Amino acid sequence: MGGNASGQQVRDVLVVGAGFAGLYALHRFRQDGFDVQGVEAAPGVGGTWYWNRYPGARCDVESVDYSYSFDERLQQEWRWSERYAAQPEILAYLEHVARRFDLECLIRFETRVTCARFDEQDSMWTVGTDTGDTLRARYLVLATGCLSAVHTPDIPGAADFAGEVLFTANWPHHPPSFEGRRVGVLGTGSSGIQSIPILAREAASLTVFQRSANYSVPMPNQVLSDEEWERIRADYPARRRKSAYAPAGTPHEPYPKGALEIGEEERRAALEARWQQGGVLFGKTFPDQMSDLAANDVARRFAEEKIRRIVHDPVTARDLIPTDHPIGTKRICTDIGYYETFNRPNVRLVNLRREPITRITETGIRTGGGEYELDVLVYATGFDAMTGSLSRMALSGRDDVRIQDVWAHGPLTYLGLGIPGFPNLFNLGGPGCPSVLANMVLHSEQQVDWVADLVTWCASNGIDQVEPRHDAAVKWTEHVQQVSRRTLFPMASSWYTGANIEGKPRGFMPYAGGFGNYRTSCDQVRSDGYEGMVFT
Ligand code: N01
Repeated sequence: MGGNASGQQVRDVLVVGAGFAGLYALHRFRQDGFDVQGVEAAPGVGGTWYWNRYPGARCDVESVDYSYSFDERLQQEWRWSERYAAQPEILAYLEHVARRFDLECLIRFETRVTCARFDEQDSMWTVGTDTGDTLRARYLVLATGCLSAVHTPDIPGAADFAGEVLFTANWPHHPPSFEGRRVGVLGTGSSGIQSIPILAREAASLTVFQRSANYSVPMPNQVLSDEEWERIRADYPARRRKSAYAPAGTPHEPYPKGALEIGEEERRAALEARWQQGGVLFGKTFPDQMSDLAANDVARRFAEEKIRRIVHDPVTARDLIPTDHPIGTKRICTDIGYYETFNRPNVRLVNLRREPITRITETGIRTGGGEYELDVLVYATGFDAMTGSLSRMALSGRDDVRIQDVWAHGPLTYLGLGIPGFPNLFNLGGPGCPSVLANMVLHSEQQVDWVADLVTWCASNGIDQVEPRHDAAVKWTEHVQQVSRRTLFPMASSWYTGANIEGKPRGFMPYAGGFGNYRTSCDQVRSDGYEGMVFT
């Protein structure tokens, strides 16, 4: 740790965010001998798993994959209780990691970064926070999460509602009781779809306000027996090796043949097997499913049949079937009993395409079709994804250039990690990398390792500033766009494309070329002496 003329502490590295990526970054930089400081808005570690405590919150990636691989002893000693971990267990895991590696002492909690400015003269970032503190560091690592900037729609009359208002993305620590209450849920993405079955069991009545239907596949969750756990533990090294260069950072593989290369019977068997395997994996049953509309249609029709078979009322079933996107082009939701919930007598679905909301009133929601009286209104309305956590802070680089200006027409990055004009800054899990299309935990480790290697290299070579060349960032960003055009992803208006936020530039933001290919590109840049980066 150093100091400057004003007595301010100057760190080597400042890490913003204490979720999966931030915690590993703190560990890795300290291990490499850097003086590292963490800053976190929440009172505890966990990132998205700290805030998203809504009933039913659960990860759609298997717990054995959605966990750190960097330390074999950690991997062997932590015992996951379920195949798909629920939020409390994931949070407990992250708290365990923070304690085990003594990371909490490095973090300033309840401190939100409000601005960050690069000072060219001394090659330092000056960071302001909502506690009034100013921090200085040579390197700024943003581990602020791609789904952390909460989106609350601006609906007329919202402030008039006299009942209780809840947000899935900022759920109270003491869970409210819904017994005997009339509950409304606005939004049917993953958060809404996971919480709706549980709210329906407790509430007197549940009204689901759906603007766009989403595809959801049941999660075949199960308690992991000791026998199963021993098998997983023994297989961990092989599982991790397979995941490291796999398209989604997990060991699962699609069916060996394309959907259109096989007959109807074989297709249905493959789809049924994948449906039973459950969750987001269904979106990748066949290798051509996300690139060929006809192949996608095969899987889409299969999923729609399932919905019709589960939901008794044909009008409700029809309303629950998406009409505006190929399956998987919006993230497939993973549920436990979602469609079955609509067979309950206390649950009704309001199709906002047929009867749009006109306003929120003191007593509920008014639509073109009527008045819905509510005691509780739950917003499950998503996030300003991928860029929101950066654009909501006053972030300025060389010559005071603002991130909002550099990204005015969409995010420009090199490998997703570097932004031209923003020296010594690295953004983890944001636009331009596989991000949410991959297992975020292994992805975070891969990115942190790459950045830590680069910072170590700079330190040992007397480098003050490192940033991507503008042309390298343009080339990478064009590559990201080109790859997405080979897929069906751009056909959906989703948070992947910025379409859920008014005025946000449109474009498919994650790198859809696969985690393995992304890792290979990063490895290649490193072995080519950090080709594409400028050093001063
Ligand atoms: O958010 P979303 P989410 N009036 O953006 C609706 C991850 N995640 O928090 O589609 C009415 O998907 C909006 O409608 P529309 C996962 O990656 C993972 O649910 O814009 N409705 C939509 O239905 C996921 O994809 C897990 O027409 C309005 C909903 O709100 C991502 O987070 C669990 C509206 C928002 O859905 C985001 O999921 C949870 C308005 N004015 C989340 N504005 C797991 O691991 C918005 N909506 C399982």
